[in-house]
Amino acid sequence: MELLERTHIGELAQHIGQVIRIRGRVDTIRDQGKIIFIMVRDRSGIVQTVAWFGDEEVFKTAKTLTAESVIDITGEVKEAKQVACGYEIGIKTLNIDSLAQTPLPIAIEAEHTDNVTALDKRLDSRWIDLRSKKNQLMMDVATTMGASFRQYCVDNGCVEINAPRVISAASESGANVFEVKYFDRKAYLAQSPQFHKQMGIASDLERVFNMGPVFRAEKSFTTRHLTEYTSFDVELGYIDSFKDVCKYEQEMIKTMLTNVKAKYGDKVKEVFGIDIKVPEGDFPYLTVAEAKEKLAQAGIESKDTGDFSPEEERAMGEIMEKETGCEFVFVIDYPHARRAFYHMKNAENPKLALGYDLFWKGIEITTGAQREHRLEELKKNATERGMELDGQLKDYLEYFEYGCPPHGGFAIGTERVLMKMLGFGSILETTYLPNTPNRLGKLLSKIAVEKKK
Ligand code: AMO
Repeated sequence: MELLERTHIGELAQHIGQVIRIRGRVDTIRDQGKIIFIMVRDRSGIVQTVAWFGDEEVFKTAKTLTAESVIDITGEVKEAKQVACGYEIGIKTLNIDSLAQTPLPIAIEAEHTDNVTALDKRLDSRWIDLRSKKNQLMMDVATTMGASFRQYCVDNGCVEINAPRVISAASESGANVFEVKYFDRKAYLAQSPQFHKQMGIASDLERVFNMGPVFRAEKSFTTRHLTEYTSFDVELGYIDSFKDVCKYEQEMIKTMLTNVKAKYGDKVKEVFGIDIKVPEGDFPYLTVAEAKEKLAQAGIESKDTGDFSPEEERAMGEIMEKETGCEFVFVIDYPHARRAFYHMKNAENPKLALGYDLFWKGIEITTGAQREHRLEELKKNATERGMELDGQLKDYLEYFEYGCPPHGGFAIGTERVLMKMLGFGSILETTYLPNTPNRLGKLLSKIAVEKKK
């Protein structure tokens, strides 16, 4: 018999009265003796299917089914007002593509998201965890987010680059870099495509973007840190000020939110209970000094004049949203000494950097800056930090030796953006398969135990 083409469950309305084929997963089974109801789901929806004892072959197979098994069904579609999904399929043939073992290691729709043990357990069985309605939608939203960022850059004159991930020199602070063996010498996993996106400017690509994994060897056990995350990086040539970079990013984010809202706004509201807000007008600016003053007025103590603790970030987000109505804020005028050496200094006050952090709902989602493109100044900045000019930096400094346009750029931590957009409590939940100091796919302690056995 010739196989029918697969019909997606979401398209059943167009097939009433027809015999069709669906392929998907057993959601739940209700065995009522002479009749078995099998709810089947695929990416597009869920439908009730029915096996009847009169059809011996189908009925026998149906009796062996377990929840989460993968099946292939043909049958006739009927309207069925009595069931929530609105349709029912009377099964004519039933094939099991893959039988699921029981019990499952986790419950698929787990509620205990803020319980660390529960989260660890879920992540250990991530491929099952991702089957939940929430996570399926999260993956859809992530896809639209990435596609929107990309498309915005393509529409605004950027060229896509794929900066190398294994590199010979660390671009951010030297401390949190993973070393790897590269034949008989040392290499590093890129903490950022920073140097190579700037190379794009020296290569006359004028505007570049890069989306890909970056690595941070940081033992941070927080809800916002990963050891590997996906960075969306942009670098823009011929800017006049770092505020040109801020404007670019602001519009890129608004476009992304507009697209996500148009495509998934209703579903996000239904599944996450969140209204995706597209900000109107410009995001406000706030200097570090102003921010510290506001925090002091709110009674929040600060131990550091050049950066913010997570508690300060949260409070600053709340204060600014109350004052301006905007969930986003560009924080500027950081002390240069606390920023990367490649940030340009403010000519009027060289203690300050010409850069920013963008905060959304109380968390940093971006760092950006105008870069120092003047070779001598750049060398001075590096020397001030005790960096050796003819060591690891040599290749980078060469980009500025043969003419390099003024430029600036930024990097967005995409998992953090997704976390804030959908209201997740931890970045681990918005990462496909998170790597952290104690997790490489699975919890490291678990891997060690299994090895010992
Ligand atoms: P920075 O180091 O601030 O800047 O990183 C940019 C953004 O990346 C995200 N981020 C992280 N996300 C998850 N886990 C981590 N461990 C982590 N560390 C950072 C944050 C952060 O704002 N080269 C510069 C950017 C530039 O100037 O263009 C850089 O990498 O959202």
